[in-house]
Amino acid sequence: MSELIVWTYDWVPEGPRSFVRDVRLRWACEEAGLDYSVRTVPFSDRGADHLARQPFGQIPFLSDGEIEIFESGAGLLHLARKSEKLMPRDPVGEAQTLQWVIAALNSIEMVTVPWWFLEVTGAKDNHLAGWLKSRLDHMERILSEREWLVADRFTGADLLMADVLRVASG
Ligand SMILES: N[C@@H](CCC(=O)N[C@@H](CS)C(=O)NCC(=O)O)C(=O)O
Repeated sequence: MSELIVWTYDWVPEGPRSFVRDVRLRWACEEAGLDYSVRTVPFSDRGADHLARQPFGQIPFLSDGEIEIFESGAGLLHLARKSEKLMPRDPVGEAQTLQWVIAALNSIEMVTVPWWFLEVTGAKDNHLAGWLKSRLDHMERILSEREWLVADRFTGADLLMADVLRVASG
């Protein structure tokens, strides 16, 4: 039996359905051909056991034998260390994968999430639209010059960037 377990909620409200971040880890396992299972924690009752494994009461988190790891990016990098499909093994490819994984989270998602929040809460004029557009314009320029972010082939960096760019307006 696989030791890899992707943990997610047993239920989520309709709005975020199909945008839940456990997909990042499940997709990575699928791409890498890693055997894994999915287990759930209650959405409505985030108890001490959950908080011990994800201190903010969020999901996803990953179990791998005695390793417990939270944050989808950290989980993805943990999986990338197991499979060359997710991260090249040469130092340049590895550094660039790390760099783009952090960029997806810290340069794109840090803008998309507050922008999305204003959208779904019905802000009349989303003041973050210009900031988001600037980040998207840069991604557009980068991806107009190449198909993949790293090493001329799919890596975990593309997986994460694709997911953070999937943010929906309300
Ligand atoms: N930075 C965290 C964010 C996790 C996150 O926002 N998870 C959402 C589901 S996709 C969640 O648990 N939301 C419920 C909450 O924040 O209470 C990660 O990437 O793992």
